[in-house]
Amino acid sequence: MQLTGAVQKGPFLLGTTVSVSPLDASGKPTGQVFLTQPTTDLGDFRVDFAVSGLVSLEAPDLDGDAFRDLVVAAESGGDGDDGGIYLLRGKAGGGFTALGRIPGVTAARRVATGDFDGDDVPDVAALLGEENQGKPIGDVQLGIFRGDGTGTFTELGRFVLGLSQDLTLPRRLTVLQRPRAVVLLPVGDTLRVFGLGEGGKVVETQRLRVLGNVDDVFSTPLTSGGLDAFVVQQTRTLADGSALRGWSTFVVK
Ligand SMILES: [Ca+2]
Ligand SMILES: [Ca+2]
Repeated sequence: MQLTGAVQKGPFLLGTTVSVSPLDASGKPTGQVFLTQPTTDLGDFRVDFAVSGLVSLEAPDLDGDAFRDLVVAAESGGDGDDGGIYLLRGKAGGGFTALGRIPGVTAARRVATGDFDGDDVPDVAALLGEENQGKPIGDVQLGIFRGDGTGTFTELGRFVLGLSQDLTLPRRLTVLQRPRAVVLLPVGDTLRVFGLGEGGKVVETQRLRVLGNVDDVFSTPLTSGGLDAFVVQQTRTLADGSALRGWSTFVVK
């Protein structure tokens, strides 16, 4: 979504802050505030909000101020751009201000957050690439981006997944937080596990095969043991053509 307008009282030199507050049906502020700056000395301004082609959303607290922030993967950010990962900082009262986007990232398909480097600051994992009706086109990459605790991210590494174009991209990226953050990526009959290796490189650490097809993965922390558990939903096609759906449960050691 993009909102454009002009402030009417001046002077509004470049650098002035404009706040835009949505109103409800009765004209009262909803509490949400978008901040932007004039783009010209005449007071023109624009607020970009990445809801066009939104495909995946997470709400961690990126900067440790106790307000949840938004990490949005979008196919398009408006103005015909290539989409990417957009960041919005949560404020008291429920509003968000645009923090910008992770540099160098386009065609973001899925996002997930976890602390990959162990500094207690959320980092971002993302599936990057083009898809058509759920099927990958060309290279699809897994990227991991390190958060610095202020809402700024730098790329730690990418892994080219080499996915077959017959496969369907997973519906979500699943991150296990403990004992160390890893990404679980269900692809066909295989669950691929990725994390950070030597020198911060994104590496594949394990492949788990299941009978049938991995449809989805769900995870939860087991607080008593300091470990994560995850459940794999799988579908197996029987000899008579019927489908058998089941679940497998794992605990990470
Ligand atoms: Ca925050
Ligand atoms: Ca971190």
